[in-house]
Amino acid sequence: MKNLVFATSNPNKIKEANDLLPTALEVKGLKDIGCTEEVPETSPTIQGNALQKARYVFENYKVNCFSEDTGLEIDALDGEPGVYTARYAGEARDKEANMAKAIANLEGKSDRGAQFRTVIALIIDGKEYTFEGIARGTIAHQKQGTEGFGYDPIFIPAGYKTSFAQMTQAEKNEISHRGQAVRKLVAFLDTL
Ligand code: ITT
Repeated sequence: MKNLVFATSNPNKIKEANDLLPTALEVKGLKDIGCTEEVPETSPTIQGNALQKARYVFENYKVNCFSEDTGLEIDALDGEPGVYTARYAGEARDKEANMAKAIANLEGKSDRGAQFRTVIALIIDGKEYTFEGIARGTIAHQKQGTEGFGYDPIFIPAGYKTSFAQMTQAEKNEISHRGQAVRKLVAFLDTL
């Protein structure tokens, strides 16, 4: 297995995954295969969305591929924003507005527990596999740090005092939802 398409249009995801994937594996993004349209993401679950993206690319571009979907699940908000993580504060997918909404919705609540959940869906020759990674933590009262992307400045992983946005990429990868899911993917690819 030398070629695999990472079915994502998010360059941050490619950057993080590339640090963990074997260099022998040539990972291409959607742009590299000429896929510039928006890939549908309409499932009510994170796993469903991951599979939907991978199936779309496998069926339309006839390439072995993997995709991932990630959601932030906040305990006191019954798992919100979950599948709506990217669009929590609206279609503009604005990370500042998203973080502000999460903080505002937690105002006055003592339970700030949350988790990031990533599901990677892999399709090889039509066979489907999924790999999950979960990072537990808490939602900060205000943004901290400038590294990473998305909700990183307000997510403090369990056992740490700093947010994901105050860590290097390597430190985040070591404990993150995506790091865990990608390591499971790599272990599986090793067995092929
Ligand atoms: P795809 O092309 O792969 O779908 P996307 O950016 O649309 O890329 P998602 O649908 O998975 O990704 O949206 C996930 C949301 O969660 C989005 O708002 C991200 O900024 C955020 N997110 C994902 N991974 C994150 C991480 O490691 N740290 C912080 N925020 C993250």
